[in-house]
Amino acid sequence: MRKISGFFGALILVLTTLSCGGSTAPPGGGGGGGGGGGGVCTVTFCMTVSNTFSPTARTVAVGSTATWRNDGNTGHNVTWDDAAGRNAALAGDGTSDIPTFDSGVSHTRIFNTAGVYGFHCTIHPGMNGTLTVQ
Ligand SMILES: [Cu+2]
Repeated sequence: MRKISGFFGALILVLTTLSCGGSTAPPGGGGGGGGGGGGVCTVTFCMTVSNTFSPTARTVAVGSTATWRNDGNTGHNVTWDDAAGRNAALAGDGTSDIPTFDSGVSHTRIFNTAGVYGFHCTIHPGMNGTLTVQ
């Protein structure tokens, strides 16, 4: 009994030593992960913890799908500033404003009509964005 547990103790020590050596080798790896998170915002509007749309303005081609993703820690919504945005979103896929949704959730709208469409979150004054479809 005592010999067997001694063997496992030595095995665990070896495995621990090996895994520690591996984890200290690439210190730059964590920074790369942060870049990946930023990459998501190149195809969508991210809704941030500081209650902003990121980026605040984006241009997509006619026929494209625009995505809003809530990366914050509270609910946000996407409300069109005027009838142009509402009508363009309605014409795309039959839905207009995006009601308040929770962190970690994404919503999409399709845009088949060229134009410049302002939108905002009604919960957070100053949380504004612009979608250009061309
Ligand atoms: Cu908001």
